[in-house]
Amino acid sequence: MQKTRIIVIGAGGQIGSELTPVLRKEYGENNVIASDIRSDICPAVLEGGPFELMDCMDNQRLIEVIIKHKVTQIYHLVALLSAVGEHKPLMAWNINVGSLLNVLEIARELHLSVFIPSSIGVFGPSTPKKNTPQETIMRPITIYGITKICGEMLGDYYFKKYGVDTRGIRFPGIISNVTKPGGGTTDYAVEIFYDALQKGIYTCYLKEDTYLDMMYMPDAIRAAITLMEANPKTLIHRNAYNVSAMSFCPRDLAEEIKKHIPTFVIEYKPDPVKQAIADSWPDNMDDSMAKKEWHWHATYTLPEMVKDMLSTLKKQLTQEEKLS
Ligand code: AKB
Repeated sequence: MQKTRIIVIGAGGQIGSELTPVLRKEYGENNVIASDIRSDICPAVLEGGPFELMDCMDNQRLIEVIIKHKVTQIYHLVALLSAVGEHKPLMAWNINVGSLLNVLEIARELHLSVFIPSSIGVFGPSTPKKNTPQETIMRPITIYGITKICGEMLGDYYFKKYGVDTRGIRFPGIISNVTKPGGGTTDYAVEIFYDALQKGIYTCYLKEDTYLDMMYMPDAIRAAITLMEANPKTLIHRNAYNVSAMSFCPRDLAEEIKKHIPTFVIEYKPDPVKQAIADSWPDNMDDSMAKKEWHWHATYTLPEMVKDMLSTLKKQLTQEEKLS
């Protein structure tokens, strides 16, 4: 059997920074190539195995790197997120769809498998908000959502038409503590921890009762790897699966943080663009298809995630203070 050799494109981003080290541990450091358009990224990714400085819009360079490293599997993590996409719609389209098409074409020619991250952003105001089904009305109102739904459909198209092994997940907001997200609507759920620890107060850009699906990074990573390792015969809804872990609003998250930092204060100053996006997304998704087809299950609940985030970030911030 051919050895699995993986490239993570966008390895310096929020998901890539934590996914790449886990993949290297599982598949061997030399079998997982990290690539990014920048080299000022998390040291564990840059130094923990092969790294290629690469713009994935550059087709020729992408082919060269993939052939050089005998890649068999691609995690394509490059994307402009929802809030920033509203300010740069053309760029969001070009990056999110253009780079995916480059990847899919190479995957078709070289018979590679591809992980395509999708998002709760594929849903819109006419989608059922609670227990959102796997298959339902999808009329996103953001350019990000339009590119993500296009990515899902391209994934299915390349699978059905050319047999490319494409697989995807509709990620909720992801909470992490290695690399901060940038330009997303769900980013408040990460920012709040830094401000709680460093300032004791956080000004939230969403209303206090805005419910959204969220997930802690260890679960997000496990979801991606489990899906890519699943038996292809069991996968019916390839692009892309609803996955769910916890659903909360800013008020719930603040209450949970207050259990650890009783003096913490949250105030609300809703941003109209981000609020409209959040209001168009589900409160929580039904992930029964992921459970049935590849045995997905989340491990972190809201209290467990908050406890872990606070203790991990506290250590990190103390270390950074000592070094400065
Ligand atoms: C965003 O907020 O844009 C992302 C997402 C939910 O896809 N975190």
